This record gives sequence, C-alpha cells and structure tokens, in this order.
Amino acid sequence: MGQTTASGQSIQSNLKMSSPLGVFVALLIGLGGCGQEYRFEKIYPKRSQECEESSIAGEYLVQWTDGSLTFESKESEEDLYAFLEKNEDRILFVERDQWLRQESDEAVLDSHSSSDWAIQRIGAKKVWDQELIGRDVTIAVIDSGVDLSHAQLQGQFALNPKEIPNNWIDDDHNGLIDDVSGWDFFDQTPLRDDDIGHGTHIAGIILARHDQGSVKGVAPGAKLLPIKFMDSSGTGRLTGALEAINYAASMGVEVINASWGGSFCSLSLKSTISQLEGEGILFVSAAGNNHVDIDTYPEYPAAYNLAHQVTVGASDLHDQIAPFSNIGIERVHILAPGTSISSLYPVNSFSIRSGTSMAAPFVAGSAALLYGYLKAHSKTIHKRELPALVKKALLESVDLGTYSVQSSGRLNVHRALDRLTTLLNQETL
Ligand SMILES: [Ca+2]
Ligand SMILES: [Ca+2]
Repeated sequence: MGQTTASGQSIQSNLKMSSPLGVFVALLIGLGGCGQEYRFEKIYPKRSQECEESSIAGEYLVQWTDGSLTFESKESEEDLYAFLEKNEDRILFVERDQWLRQESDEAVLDSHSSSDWAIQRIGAKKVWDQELIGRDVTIAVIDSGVDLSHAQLQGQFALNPKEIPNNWIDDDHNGLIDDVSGWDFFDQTPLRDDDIGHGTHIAGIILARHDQGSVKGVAPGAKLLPIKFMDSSGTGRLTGALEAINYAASMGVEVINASWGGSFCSLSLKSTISQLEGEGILFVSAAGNNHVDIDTYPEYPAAYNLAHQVTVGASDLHDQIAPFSNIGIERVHILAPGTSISSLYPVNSFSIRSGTSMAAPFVAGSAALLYGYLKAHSKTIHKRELPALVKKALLESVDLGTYSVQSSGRLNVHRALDRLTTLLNQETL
C-alpha cells in the first residue's frame, strides 16, 4: 500500500527500485550539489519545450524511497522546494504531472454497424471455430470509460467479487468505495459512463457479444475491466493513468489496452508499466497518430519497447499503413486494422472510427484469445513468462508486408494461435 503524507494522496504501488531507475536516480543525486540546486535535481522532467507544454502547473507525483508514489499540489516553486527540503532523505524524485491524450479521430455515427472487414482480415473466425473465445481472461481498457448499458456489452464486465455494490462501504478495503466493475479515476467515483465513446468503441472491438448485434468482438468470451481516466475532451492526467494501471494489476487482469499517449518525458509511467511484467500482464499500446517514426521521435508509452509490451500501428482496408499511423522498425511491433472500424458507441449505438486507438484493441483481443488457450492447455508456465510468449506468437505469425515495424507485418490471430502451439511444443521437447 502506498504511503500517505499530510497533503499527499496515496497511490497504490508495488514500485521497487529497478536497476536502470536506480542508476538514474543515483546519477541525479550524484549530480546534485547542496541547497536549492540539489533539490532541483530531484525534479523530473527537466525543463524542455515538449515537457513544458504537456506539464500541469503545480501538480506533482512524488516517488518515495520506500517504493510508494503520492500526488502533491504546490502553489509555487518555493512551496515545492520547501517540501523537498523537509523530506529530502525520503524522496527519490518528483515528477510534474502531465496531460495524455487519446489516439483516434472523431466518431462518425452509424445507424447500425456494417463493415466487418477488420475481423475477417485478422482471421478471428478460424480461432472461434476452435471454441477459443477468451474465456477466463480479463482485459482492462484504460480509457474514457464505457457505455455500461450497451446491449452488446451486457454480461461482459469483470466483477470485483469482494465488493458489495451501492452500500457506500469499501468492502474489500482497497481504498475505493463500491468499485464493483471498474473505476473512474478522473472523478474518483464508481464508473458510470463514457463521455466521448472512445472507450466504448475499443471495448466493442475487443469483446462485443456476437449474439446481440452486428459488431463481432475479437474475444467475446473474455471479461472487461473498464477504467476511466480521460474526460470529455479525450485527455487525462498521467497520475490518473498510473492509478488506473496499478488498479488493473491489483484486479488480476491479463491484458491492458492503452489507446493513448503523448508523454515525452515520464519516469514514473515507465517504472509503473515495467512492474506489470512480473504480474504476467501484456501491455498493448497504440503507436500514435502523428505520422512519425517513434524510433527517432519517441512518445510514450508507445516507444518504451518493453518485453511485455506490444505497440500497434494502423493498417487500412488495402493492407497499407494508414497515413496517420506512427511507425518504427524497433519500437512499433505490429500493424492491425485501424481505419473505418465499426464498433459500439454510447448510448447503445454504433460508430465508425479511425486511429491507432482502434488498431491496439484488435491486438489486445487477439492476445486474450491466446491467453485463453494457454490457460486451458498449459498450466505449467509461470505467469511471468506469458506476456513474452504471447507477444512472440503474435509477432512471428504476421501477414508480411513491407512495413517499417519490427515484425514487418499485420496481425493474423489464426496464424498466431498456430505459432503459439508450435512454441509450446518446442518448450516441452
Ligand atoms: Ca473497494
Ligand atoms: Ca461496497
């Protein structure tokens, strides 16, 4: 559990001092002299135009030496320096809070969903035909919320078994009252809705029921943990994203879908995502829509290139890279359909959207199908090994093209399942 300071708000965190972070912090401390200059060395990120533009004035994350993370609001830099001086020995670093944003264009309303070109393209039906639909797998969609009333999402939500609904009591003592099905970290309330339909569209791509409407989710047997941190403008705070990631991990999800980005400089985002590997969680991130090479112009979390992370660019109907999609031969791993995607929209409606935001959930849903297979067929593998195994199967089974991404290809989940079974056979030999 996180530490709480007089003015700080606790964030649940399992953060331990990983060695690169440790080296970095040691370097920071080593570089520092004494007095105000020393304290300034603990403030991250350093001033740069990119960081300055996305930073939120007066709002900070504090990484304490005991591994906990808290928020602090400071009206002036003098207040911040005084706080740092007072707690000098116990603070590893202080980071400015930042804005993050969604990775899709505006939704076009659709009277009923029509095109399912994308689901056909990735070969999902051949996996469903083997009765693999993502059973016993939970996916967190960390986004703008979700339309809880949508007919195609009924019965698809992961429930917190230890929390009794609507009794104003935090029955499971996790600090959140009545968090029965996800949480809203923007308003700090139980999740109610989705202001902009972004999270609902993503949820539909991943696991819309097949028996209630025309959208076919990739993994209709999986469960959804909807976590909100973005508001009606499609932006959210880094602090909210960190809380959401830690909450998803505490609820035991297998896959996290992160169709947002825009951080140019965060220590805490990387260290928090890094912790997921030990929990067996695959982190699926949208590559971003700026039409840049993120190997050269990195933005995060897309460009972290962690072992348990898959970063997804968007392809179109003709299997070309979508004109808006970011690329990167090292840091973007795979393409998936991301233009003119039909999916769900609030309230109980449909829309068409484009963006790498839409490509990531095809991979997240496909990963859920593979996790479902592993849960059913291979119980001996340690959970820590699962994300890298699923990632390997996804990347080594792509439909190849001449794309500037690590796998040089576009997602094919049917072939990924074949590849996974081959990899498992090799392991047992
Ligand atoms: Ca609770
Ligand atoms: Ca309760």
